[in-house]
Amino acid sequence: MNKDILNEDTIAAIATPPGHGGIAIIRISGKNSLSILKNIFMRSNNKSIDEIKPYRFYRGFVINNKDKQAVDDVLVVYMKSPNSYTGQDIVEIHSHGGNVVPKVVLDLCLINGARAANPGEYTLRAFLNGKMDLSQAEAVVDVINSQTEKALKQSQLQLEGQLSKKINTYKDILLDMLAEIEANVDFPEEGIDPIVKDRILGESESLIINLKELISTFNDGHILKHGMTTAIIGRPNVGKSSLLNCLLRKERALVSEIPGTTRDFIEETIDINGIPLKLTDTAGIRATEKSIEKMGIDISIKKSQEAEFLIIVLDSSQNLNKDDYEVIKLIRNSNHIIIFNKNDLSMKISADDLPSNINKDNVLDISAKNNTNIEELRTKIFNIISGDHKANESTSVIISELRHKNSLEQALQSFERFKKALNINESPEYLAVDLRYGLDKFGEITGEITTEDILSTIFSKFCIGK
Ligand SMILES: Nc1nc2c(ncn2[C@@H]2O[C@H](COP(=O)(O)OP(=O)(O)O)[C@@H](O)[C@H]2O)c(=O)[nH]1
Ligand SMILES: [Mg+2]
Repeated sequence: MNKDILNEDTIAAIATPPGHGGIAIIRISGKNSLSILKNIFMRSNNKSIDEIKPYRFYRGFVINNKDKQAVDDVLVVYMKSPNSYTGQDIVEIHSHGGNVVPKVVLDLCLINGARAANPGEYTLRAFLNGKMDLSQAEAVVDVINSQTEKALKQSQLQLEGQLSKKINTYKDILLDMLAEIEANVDFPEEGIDPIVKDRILGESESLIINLKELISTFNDGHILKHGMTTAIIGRPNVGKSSLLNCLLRKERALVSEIPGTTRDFIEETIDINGIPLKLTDTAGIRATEKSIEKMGIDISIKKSQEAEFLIIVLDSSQNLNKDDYEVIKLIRNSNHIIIFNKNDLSMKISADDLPSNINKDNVLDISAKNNTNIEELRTKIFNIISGDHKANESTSVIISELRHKNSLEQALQSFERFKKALNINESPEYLAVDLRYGLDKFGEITGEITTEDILSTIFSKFCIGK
């Protein structure tokens, strides 16, 4: 991988989201940043542009160099290499927002020699120039995309470098072990000193325990980042759409007394004590001959099978019928809660009416119409989905990236192989292979070992301008 080629061009992009907004920021990075600015910017008091100092805001006008007309009244700031986000010279132009001004300013940057930046290219440069390691760069996109404050905190820990720190500690231990083993490579017939062997065995054991613990945080991390897919299911008219609206605290789904109103599905994310729940309101499930309704029901069943959590809604003012039992059958092994809705009417059913295999602790009666017991519902959902994971303090490092999990698992396997081989006194040369492999796997997480393919997969997930 040729870092210089990736760093060569001066790039420019609008770093703020499109659409109407107070201001927009156009960001230029690379060795020509300042000269491009000089071509298109005139200070408001006619002072010389050559006196621009880094890290200070200057007011002036972006000038179209063709017709010399002012495009916009702007503030600009110059950040000098290497003390910038990318490690290169950066210029930011703060213009008015909207659909036109930022584009015209960007066009002028491009006409004057910049190239349009690719998604994540600024952060890629920050990584290539040693401003952050790969796991930190990956966290940048998580910070931007986080759906709850708790998820944000986790991403910030990774951005600060907490995961890298942990990995680097493991690397140091590994390097020590490797040095001990390699010291014996030239004297294989003597074997490793028994005291040293015991110490290395102990170290590899605790490394294995630590890695297992870190790998086990992946599920929590994954849910925190991507949310838990949740389907609200039940027969028609039990109040599924009303419940979605209650949880969202807004009128999102159509509620009607006509059964079969929800035909498509509706997806919204809510925050349950920091865990994003991706709710899907589905069409009511019942035996029907109507083909359009059937299509909706098929989607409901599919959604319920894909969901990591199920909210089953029953109408407690009516006796359970065969459609309800069909819905309850969809529970299988998934995490779930059963809602007895319409508790404002006289209740005709109790938990005892549910099939015996259903956990009666996961039942709650509410009124979606009157907003009764909705806070209790949130708490109960949280307790069910967080289960025994509640121990995970928000200050401890967890992993959420499949790429990291895969590398850690491969490292773990290599240490387990190493431990076995050491126990049966394999040759030092042989032992060193597994340790080096583990070291490489750690290097993949922090980015010392990487390829252009890996980088492009990671950075293509970014937005343009970051
Ligand atoms: N009395 C009462 N009616 C409700 C309650 N929740 C929903 N409804 C009514 O039940 C009907 C069906 O509601 P809807 O949310 O569309 O049900 P869905 O078909 O399951 O999505 C509507 O007339 C709602 O006003 C409730 O808690 N109590
Ligand atoms: Mg509905």
